[in-house]
Amino acid sequence: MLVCVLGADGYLGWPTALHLSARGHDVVAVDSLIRRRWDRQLGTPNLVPLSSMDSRVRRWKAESGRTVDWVRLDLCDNQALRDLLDRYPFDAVVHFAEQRSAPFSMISPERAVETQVNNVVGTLNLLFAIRDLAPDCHLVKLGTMGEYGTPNIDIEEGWLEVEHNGRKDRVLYPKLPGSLYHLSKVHDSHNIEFACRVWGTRATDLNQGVVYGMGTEETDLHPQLATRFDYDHIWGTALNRFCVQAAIDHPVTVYGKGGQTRGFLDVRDTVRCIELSVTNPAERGEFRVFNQFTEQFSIGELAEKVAHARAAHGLETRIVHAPNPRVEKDEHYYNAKHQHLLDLGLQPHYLQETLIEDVIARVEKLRQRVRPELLATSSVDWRGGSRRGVSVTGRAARASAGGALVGAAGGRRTVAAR
Ligand code: NAD
Ligand code: USQ
Repeated sequence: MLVCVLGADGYLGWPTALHLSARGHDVVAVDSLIRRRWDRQLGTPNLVPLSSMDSRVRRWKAESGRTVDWVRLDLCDNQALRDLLDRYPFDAVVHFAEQRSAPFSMISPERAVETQVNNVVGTLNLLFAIRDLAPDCHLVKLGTMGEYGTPNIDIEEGWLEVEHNGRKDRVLYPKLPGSLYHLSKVHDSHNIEFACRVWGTRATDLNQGVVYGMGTEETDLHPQLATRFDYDHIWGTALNRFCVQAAIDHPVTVYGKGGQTRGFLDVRDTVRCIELSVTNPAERGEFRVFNQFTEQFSIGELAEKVAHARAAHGLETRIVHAPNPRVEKDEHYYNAKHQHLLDLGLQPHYLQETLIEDVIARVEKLRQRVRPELLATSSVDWRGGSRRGVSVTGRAARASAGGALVGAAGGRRTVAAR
């Protein structure tokens, strides 16, 4: 198949591009490189040294003999996107290309607007381009489990059968997202469902859980093929962050009681889920929703797993319960269905202590690159935005990048003081 991967410079987009290429699909890798700019603005350098996209695709050709076309393009540039879809007769477009950090979206009005404009406008442009130029092309869109929030009933896969006043219907599952980023994904889902219903678009919305892990078979082939690995308080996600904290003997920062429960999956399963979605397309007019995760854990359980993995090597791990900067339930019911991808043949990599040990071992080799101040509890508070030092806009961010964050109370002191 000819597959476009949007957001191909990212943590998940790059391994997906390689995974699809390795399995014989022709891949066009697209990205605006905005994420590299956001990292410079916020002073959140990546743990892993990242090659340029040009070097990555050259290295992939050398390792595999396969070509990945690389195109720099912003989805918010409508004409450039339309030119792309005009040029390549894609069978599928996999859309990862969004601002994906919840804390980033809660820093300030500017960052909230930037998030929602980037995500909603980019996806709308794509929906129109598919309608006009590639109506048979299958859109595989990355949504998030966080669209549902934590309702007190079971979470279905996108749709809910309801009976009301004696009548029955199938409605979109109610959404209670926990940040303005997660809300942007809800807007996307509604726009995609509209396109399917009104224009006959074929789409799969993948409501993905939190991803962990440092790489895949393909990204592990050569250091120049490595994907990003975020550990800071803006982009770092729970288990990845906990492994870095443990690796450098920083306390593991559980927010609140730690009963927040989420769906999780290994990055090796993300790429497989995308492959399964691409090779088993939705029907014309179908808005198909898969919940893309393999196991659910509470944040407290994850912290304990990290501590347990280290204890096996005689190492102690300190877990702290910091006041939660987010507004979210930290004790709640959670039971989310995730059957559709298993039915298509997904064979999950369940979370093993060996994976945690492997990530910690890899991080230890990179420990010189870890900036401990970025491991402290997030300075972005849901109730009032950025409390200290995280820049509200690009320009201000450039002026303060590094300095302000370095100045923020870090490490053990932060946790103890708050
Ligand atoms: P990432 O930040 O590493 O990658 C996103 C990429 O998209 C970046 O390279 C960025 O430059 C690019 N991008 C953003 N806006 C763009 C635009 N307008 N035009 C072109 N490129 C643009 O993020 P990730 O962790 O790889 O996440 C990828 C997708 O998966 C996101 O949509 C995210 O919401 C979703 N997701 C991620 C996780 C996770 O745990 N990482 C979990 C669930 C869902
Ligand atoms: N958390 C801590 N300590 C930390 C960091 C996070 O306790 O140091 C808690 C948060 O309060 C939250 C949970 O861990 O309850 C998950 O937070 P996270 O930062 O790992 O994940 P989240 O903000 O939800 O976002 C990430 C990705 C996002 C994706 C989402 C999937 O950044 O792109 O959409 O995971 S999901 O959570 O299923 O919505």
